[in-house]
Amino acid sequence: KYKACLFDLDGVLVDTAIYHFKAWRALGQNFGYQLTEEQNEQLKGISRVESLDRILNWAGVQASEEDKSKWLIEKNEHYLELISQMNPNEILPGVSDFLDQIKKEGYLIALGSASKNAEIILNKTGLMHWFDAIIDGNKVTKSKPDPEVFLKGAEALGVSPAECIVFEDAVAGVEAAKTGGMKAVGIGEVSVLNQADKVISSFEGILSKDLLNFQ
Ligand code: G16
Ligand code: MG
Repeated sequence: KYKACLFDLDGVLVDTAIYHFKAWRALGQNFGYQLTEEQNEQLKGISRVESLDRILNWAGVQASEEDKSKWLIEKNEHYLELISQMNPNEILPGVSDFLDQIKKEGYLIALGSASKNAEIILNKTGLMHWFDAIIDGNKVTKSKPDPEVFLKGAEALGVSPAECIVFEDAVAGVEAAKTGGMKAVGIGEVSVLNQADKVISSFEGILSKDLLNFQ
């Protein structure tokens, strides 16, 4: 019945939130603002442009379009520098084993990420070879909770949304999957990801035959 697994990147396969946090924090020095960890949490799954808008809003700063585009470049350059050091050790626990299992079982595998740097990260960490399709921030126009990123993933794999299972750590991502007519597995806490069909705390020790047995 289910033919494809669609994975979010940050917070599901790897933890790049720490690098986004460092880069946004450093950027805040331009307008005297220090992002908190709690706020960084709210930027997960949110596009780069929208993240800056939220930060400026929290900081109470009105910026010109010129400043904003300058800051977006500055943040990304710093972020690229940070992720250039990423390696396979940064794949989250249990992920490689889970990808091996579903590959053997014949599932198609796609990425559904808001990041425009997704391919760099997949290459640096050695995750790339598992993927049959990659839909990232360069291929979508609407941010999660819009289902666009996952619908395009299903389309690229040649399957229907009802045949897809999405793996997400963000509330907006789970919402995107459900709106798109897909099953959603949340990675995190049940209390937060309560819209998901199932929630696991991590992939460690997870058997696909137990997890993917939806009714
Ligand atoms: C990720 C992160 C977000 C980030 C977004 C865009 O989303 O969770 O914090 O703002 O990508 O990243 P970039 O600046 O690299 O284009 P996801 O969908 O992989 O969780
Ligand atoms: Mg995520």
